[in-house]
Amino acid sequence: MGAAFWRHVPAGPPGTVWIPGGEFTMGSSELDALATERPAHRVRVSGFWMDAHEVTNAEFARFVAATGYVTTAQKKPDWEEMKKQVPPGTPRPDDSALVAGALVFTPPSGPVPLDDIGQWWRYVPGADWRHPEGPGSSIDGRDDYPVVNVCWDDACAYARWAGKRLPTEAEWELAARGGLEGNRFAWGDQAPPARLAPGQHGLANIWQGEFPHRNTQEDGYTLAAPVMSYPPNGYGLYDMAGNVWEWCADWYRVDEYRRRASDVALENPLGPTESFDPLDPYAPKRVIRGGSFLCHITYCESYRTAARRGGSPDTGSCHTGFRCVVSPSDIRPALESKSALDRPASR
Ligand SMILES: [Ca+2]
Ligand SMILES: [Ca+2]
Repeated sequence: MGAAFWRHVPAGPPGTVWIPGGEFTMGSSELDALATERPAHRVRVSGFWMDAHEVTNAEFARFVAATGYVTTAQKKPDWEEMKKQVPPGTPRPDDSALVAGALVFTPPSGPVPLDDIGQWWRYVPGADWRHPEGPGSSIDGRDDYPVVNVCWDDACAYARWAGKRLPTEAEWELAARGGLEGNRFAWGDQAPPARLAPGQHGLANIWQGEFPHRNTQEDGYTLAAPVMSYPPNGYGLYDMAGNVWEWCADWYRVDEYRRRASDVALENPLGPTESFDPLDPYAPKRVIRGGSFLCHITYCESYRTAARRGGSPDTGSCHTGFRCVVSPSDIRPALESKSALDRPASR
């Protein structure tokens, strides 16, 4: 992108940074890439503004105060909706099980098999964005922590209210790479140190110690950290690796990149028209990116730039939040007098 264009890019909405568009390599074909991240392929994305940090409790509280919005985790689950996402013939749970809540990380007391997430995840009645760990917990003193226990629908509702939208998965990954090419992590290729020396600052809020039962907390936090507690990437974006997972707009298909592979760069891909995950065929999923405070090198290492996963769009969890983006075209009427944005960027 030409330097002249940079000088004329107007400031975006408060709290956002401009992510210059361009062509980049999305996904990974490296040896450690998971099947869902393969193959690496070329994608071209137009420029946009992105929230510099994950949406915070204080920001979400302003949305709720202005609109009276009630999140999905605060409502009694609807069996008619739930039964579409479970194998046919699944019996209706007892009414006592159909209660409002969210998924909360509950560490076991000792080592457990890593192939059973039920060992550390629990559906906690009463867990919602105001009660991140369930009844008895609160967001008092956590204004600048990322909002959690918000599902994809809640994130979209917030984004609409804010005059923004959720990023596409391609926008998210371009932004996470911070202007670098082929980088494994938001800051470059250097893996986060397994141990931090006293006084050494962590690169991201991830899991340290032994997952999921022992967290040595060397990066300062066992669970979520206040946003912007770790260094930003090259675009000035914070926590694009770790802290909380972030909802993207796209449906999640495990084979999406294999369907895409082509010699021609894809232009602003919007993702598939429906989700596909053979391990969980009945539950539709939206993409989440960036990993969380629970990610560890021995488990999923999802703080890598190419890492991707799917989440049920109606389910909140204590390690998933979001941030928003906005395109010049989304707010063009307000910018009509600033014609710089009408000129295509040179590449
Ligand atoms: Ca941590
Ligand atoms: Ca994050």
